Amino acid sequence: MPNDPTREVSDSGRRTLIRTLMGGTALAALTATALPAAAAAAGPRPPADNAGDPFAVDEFPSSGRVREYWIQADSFQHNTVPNGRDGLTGMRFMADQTTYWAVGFRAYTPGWGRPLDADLGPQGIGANSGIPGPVIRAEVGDVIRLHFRNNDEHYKLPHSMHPHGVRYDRDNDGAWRADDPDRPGTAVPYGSSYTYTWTCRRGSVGTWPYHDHSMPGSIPKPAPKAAPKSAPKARSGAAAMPVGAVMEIGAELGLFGIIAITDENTPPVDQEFVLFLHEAYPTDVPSLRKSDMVNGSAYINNTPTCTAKTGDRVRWRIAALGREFHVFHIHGHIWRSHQGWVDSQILGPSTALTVEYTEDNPGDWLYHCHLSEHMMGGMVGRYLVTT
Ligand SMILES: [Cu+2]
Repeated sequence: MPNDPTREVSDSGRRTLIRTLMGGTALAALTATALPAAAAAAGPRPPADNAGDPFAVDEFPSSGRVREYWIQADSFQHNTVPNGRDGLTGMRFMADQTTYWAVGFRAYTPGWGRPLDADLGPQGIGANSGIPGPVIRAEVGDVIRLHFRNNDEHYKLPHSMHPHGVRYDRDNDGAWRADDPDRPGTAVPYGSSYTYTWTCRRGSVGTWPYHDHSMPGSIPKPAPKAAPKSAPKARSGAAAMPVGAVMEIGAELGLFGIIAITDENTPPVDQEFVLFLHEAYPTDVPSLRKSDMVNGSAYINNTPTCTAKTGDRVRWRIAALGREFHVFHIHGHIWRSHQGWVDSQILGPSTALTVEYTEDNPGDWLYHCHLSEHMMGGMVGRYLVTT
């Protein structure tokens, strides 16, 4: 297989640390495999995005680099409205209405030694608080080698990691199926680990979600006062999936994040904001009210407050998962899209946006989903621009 990047990289076997942020900040778990001579001498790169020919195969112009990540699914108690208040309507919430057992992806030092520190810079992994998971960054031509461990101590559900936008084979898909239930990496049990290998082709440039795609599951509900007369039973042959199981329950609990792939044409920026739009339902997560969230939180001063100053080159990377569509809107700003200039853009489950502009409008602004029900549910945040 002349284009097998995994083989090419593993053959070299020499690793060097390419990115260590010192001085108490993140020790990045990114390592690179030294560039093999054969890879360095690879032929000319295909034109970016194969412009003009929709049937052109999207080639993998190997850089010889491996981006290595150590990521763990951790369970933790999480309050989606820590200040107890909706700053738009004045509604107040008790902590027990907005707190649940979440599961989120966190990045660790090699061997899952200790969690990496937050890095909110334009090249950083983000808050690394679990929701969303760390930003997985790579360049076109890179191999992402992702070591995943399931540490869901609370629910002990199987989990997986499934990427969008990058290239993988079925052993690195992370998608569980009842007709192929034992495929590696699709239902990693509590306490176990699995390593995924994904490659970044020309077409991988941009913003993509990743998420748990393991078997459907359910969260135990409080015991009913009286047992129903006829409890629902699993249909014959459906024994692998519990009754009432929710598709991608892990993602609803918080197991998702963003992949950011760049190339030589990706402009550098001063600020990069990474936002994930998602929901949780009391039918699936019994301890939680219906919640419309950004990065695991709801309502302004709970969701991320993004900051920039005039003159900054600003990039937003936004993705969504769940059952609903959203309209992402930033007050006081317009940006270029494939439709022309816009100030609102639609996105739905598994789609993403990359918004870029130069900041020129100082103020205390809002960003939010423009569906009124989602604004009421908390999918809104502040955007502070200073001079
Ligand atoms: Cu919405």
